[in-house]
Amino acid sequence: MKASAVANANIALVKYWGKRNKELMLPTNNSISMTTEGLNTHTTIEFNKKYKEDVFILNEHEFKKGSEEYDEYISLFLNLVRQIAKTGLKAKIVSKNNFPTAAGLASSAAGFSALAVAVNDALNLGLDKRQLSMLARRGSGSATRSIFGGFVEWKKGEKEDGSDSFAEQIAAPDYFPEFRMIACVTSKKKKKIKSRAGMDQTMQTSPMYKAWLETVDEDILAVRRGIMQKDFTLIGKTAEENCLKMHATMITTKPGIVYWNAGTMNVLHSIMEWRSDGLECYFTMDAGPQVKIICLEKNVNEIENKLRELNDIERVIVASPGKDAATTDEHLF
Ligand code: 2P0
Repeated sequence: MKASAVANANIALVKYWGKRNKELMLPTNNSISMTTEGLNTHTTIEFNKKYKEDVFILNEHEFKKGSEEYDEYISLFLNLVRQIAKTGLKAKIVSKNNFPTAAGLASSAAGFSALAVAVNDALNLGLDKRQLSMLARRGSGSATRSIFGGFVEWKKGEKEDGSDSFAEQIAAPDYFPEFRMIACVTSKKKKKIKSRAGMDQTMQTSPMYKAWLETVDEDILAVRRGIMQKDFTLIGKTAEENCLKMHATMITTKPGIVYWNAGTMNVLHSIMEWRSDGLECYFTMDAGPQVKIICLEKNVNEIENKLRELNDIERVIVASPGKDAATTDEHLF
């Protein structure tokens, strides 16, 4: 009843922003992402009667159940799993992220995706990939996509019970192997407003949210086509526009949510300048201050050199299209 898994984070090219059902984690729109080799979570879980309550240790720090820092969604997720497996056993989870946690680098996506795969193995649930993506979804929406490698679309689905809201691979990692995302970490601090609260507030108070919903499907079609045709310009341009549109909905909530810091703005303006000088690259940002640069492999060195000249960047991580989440024999305890 012990198993381990590794899952990569993913960075959205067309964002998930808003839920139609909070309990079942059903989104209001489809989203598309690239699974990122290089930003991953490694998790070991064991169900055993020796555990009196669930234990969660992340990056060697124990998050005590009931404490402010403990993510209640881990317990809710484990309760759901126990219900599926018809067991009352408590679990110990040990996880390691190789990148900053809860700072807008999709740590919950890698985390819940690794947890879903590990739980499936530990409890012999026998779930296929589609079912795994739906299980991961219950932990965190973006985790739905991290079950699959390469380029992935999460279908919002129409059904009330969520049975048609899962992810599908659009293209395997080796379909467009030159594609790169460069994550520029401008702050390692945990964000003050979690995505979950941010998207909720946006849906309730932003006058721009309606426009988001009305136009996001066009972006989905463009990015899907861009991936299939390996049209880097179409993907990059659409992803950048989609990101700015999502942030426009956030900054117009009441009160406005602004995740950007000075470093964010510095990188963003630099990218626009480099592009006008003929270096083709685009940006995307999530619910945090980090900037992810979308580029091709041939330009990575030049972009990295230029980034070194900028202030405010704490770390640069280059990610290529990554693999599916998978079990591993390497246990963390
Ligand atoms: C995304 N984000 O598509 C979007 C863009 C952030 C901005 O998915 O409430 O941590 O756990 O479902 O998945 C981050 O939101 O939120 C996210 P929950 P999640 O990547």
